[in-house]
Amino acid sequence: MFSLLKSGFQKIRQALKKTSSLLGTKLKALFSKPADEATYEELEQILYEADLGSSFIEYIKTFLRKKPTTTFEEIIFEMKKKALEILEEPPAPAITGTPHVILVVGVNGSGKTTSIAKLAAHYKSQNKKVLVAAGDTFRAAAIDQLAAWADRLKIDIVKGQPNGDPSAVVFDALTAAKARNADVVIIDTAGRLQNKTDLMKELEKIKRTASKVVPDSPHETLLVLDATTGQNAIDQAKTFNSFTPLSGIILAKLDGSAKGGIILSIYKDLKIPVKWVGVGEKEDDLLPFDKTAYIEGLFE
Ligand SMILES: Nc1nc2c(ncn2[C@@H]2O[C@H](COP(=O)(O)OP(=O)(O)OP(=O)(O)O)[C@@H](O)[C@H]2O)c(=O)[nH]1
Ligand SMILES: [Mg+2]
Repeated sequence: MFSLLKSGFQKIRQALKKTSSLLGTKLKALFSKPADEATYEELEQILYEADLGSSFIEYIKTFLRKKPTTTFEEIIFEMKKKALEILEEPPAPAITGTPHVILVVGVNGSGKTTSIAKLAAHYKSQNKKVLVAAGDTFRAAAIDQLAAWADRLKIDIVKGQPNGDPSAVVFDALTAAKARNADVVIIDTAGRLQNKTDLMKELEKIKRTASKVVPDSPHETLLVLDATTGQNAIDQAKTFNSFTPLSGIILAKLDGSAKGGIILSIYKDLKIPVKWVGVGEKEDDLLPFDKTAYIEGLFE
């Protein structure tokens, strides 16, 4: 167990390498001399690049103005303290049911289908009976992609017709899940841009359908965000949240991003917790979000 935790910790640190080396190297250089006016601007720029969000940046700038002789170690200490404070606010309580239904949403290419495969692998490793629903009926290739994962992971899949109604797939999947005593159902959906209102409304229909078959479901609605996106991720989270209240976020592709600070911005602005982080393309490249590992990795 300890080695498992340790390896998760290392993987998060590894995934944050791009962000932390950007932060660490630049901040170290900046704080090698006492702060002057130029320092504040440069500090803002560095923190901005890491997508730490305006209120965090303002806080750190104010701190530095009060104490211009701040050393590199002191500023890192203060940043860790502030980050912990932001992430410490308690998220809303989780709900569940039988089967436990998870709806996965997000813009095109954010990493939904891959994250679903990783989640399915996670629940399967806990001896849960998992069923995935191919609710992305937009492209035949999307159905095939999920089917290939289901085959590889040896889990059940319920598919519909290409271009069919995704709500019909959800209805069939949840009905099958009940009949087969599945523990967890994970629903894939087509990528949709947050400004496409008709597609956003389709998510409401999917949810209504799910709750007809399994009351109170979906129990989780997870938004997949691409960690390389930057501040637009906040806009995505806001809009998706207004159509389908989100219970959490999966931050995919953290391994390829220097914008790992986005987690703080999202939590500060929207109070939506990051539940999982994706750190690669393989089925075990999904880690439960751990704030200590995250903060240590970010300000290493
Ligand atoms: N490096 C890395 N790549 C990832 C991660 N998650 C997903 N990807 C890759 O991102 C690409 C898109 O992933 P998909 O899972 O197909 O994304 P999607 O949101 O389902 O895409 P659409 O269905 O087209 O909207 C694929 O090449 C994945 O392998 C991650 O955590 N790290
Ligand atoms: Mg997909």
